[in-house]
Amino acid sequence: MENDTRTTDVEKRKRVFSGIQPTGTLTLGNYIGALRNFPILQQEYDCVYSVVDMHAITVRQDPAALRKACLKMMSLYLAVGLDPEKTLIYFQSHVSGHAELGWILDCFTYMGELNRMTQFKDKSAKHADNINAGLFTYPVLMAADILLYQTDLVPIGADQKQHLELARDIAQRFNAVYGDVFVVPDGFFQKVGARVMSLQEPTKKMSKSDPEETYIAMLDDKDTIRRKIKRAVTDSEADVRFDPENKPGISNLMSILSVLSGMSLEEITSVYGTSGYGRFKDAVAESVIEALTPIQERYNQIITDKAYLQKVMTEGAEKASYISRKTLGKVRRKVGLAALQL
Ligand code: ATP
Ligand code: LTN
Repeated sequence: MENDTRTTDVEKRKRVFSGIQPTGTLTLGNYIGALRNFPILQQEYDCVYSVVDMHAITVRQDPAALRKACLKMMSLYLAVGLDPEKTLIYFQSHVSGHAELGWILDCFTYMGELNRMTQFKDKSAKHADNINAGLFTYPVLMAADILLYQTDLVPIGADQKQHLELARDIAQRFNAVYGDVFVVPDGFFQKVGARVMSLQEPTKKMSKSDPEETYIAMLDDKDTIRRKIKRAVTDSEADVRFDPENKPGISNLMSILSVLSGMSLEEITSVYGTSGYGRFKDAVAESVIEALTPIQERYNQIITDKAYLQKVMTEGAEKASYISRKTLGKVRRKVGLAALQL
């Protein structure tokens, strides 16, 4: 394959790329929609997972808190079972190719396309005092992240579908002019749980930038998890049945239980259908606790091992830079930027 930039030992495996912003605490939505799939995919694919710190600064961040959040994010990657021997883990800002390719792709993206992005509209409303150009071109940097690594598959939550479509459009547009430079990526979505909803407003996605009681954080303790699920908004009926339109709260909790326990939605209805919301909510809470406790235990060990984190970070940056340089070199040649002969 002419445009393959992969190293020989993993030549035949398809590449997976995804990124998570190191902002706030990760939620159960991040876990179910994206992170949970990351270690599953590492068995079969050549995976690259980034802590997308440059995306995070589209919103004003406290510098010390951001540095800490990046290490926490990487520790969570490791705690869910990512193995740095098999999988590349690195910080986006350590590979300058993201910003470089981002700029080049800016020149292949239309204002009209970016104007249609719903995340931009939502974030502009939330941060009306700081609607910066980075927030506007955020999806182009995301496209650069993905295309830089010649990615085949991108595991993401449903809220990122529009951004992935844009990345595909940009890749196809570029390829139409210059030949097959980029692999055109596909999204990888959960069948159930691609959009975990807020516990308090179950018609909105669960988001870490909303108030505490609306989400479960991956690092919440057992009692907090039980309390938040007990207080989750449901409805005035009593039957546990999947009907997202009329019963968004119950349907959301059913999806969570289904993904985490492996039970189908039908099985959940047959077991909890008429037993009352209390018993059903207890089962949801226990499934969340069972999923998160081992991750939390590993996380608490990893986060204290600064030397190990440093090693993973440095090696990841080196490997990622190597892969990205190949794509970037080709892109530069294609668009006519002169090579520097040293
Ligand atoms: P914010 O909540 O501040 O808008 P975010 O959580 O959407 O941020 P990221 O941390 O970068 O942003 O998201 C990481 C991954 O988690 C993405 O793949 C995203 O699609 C997924 N994700 C986020 N929220 C949910 C959710 N409620 N349900 C399912 N997947 C989600
Ligand atoms: N835009 C995503 C985070 C993100 C990402 C990526 C996801 C940045 N770059 C590349 C997948 C692939 C978000 O807001 N959740």
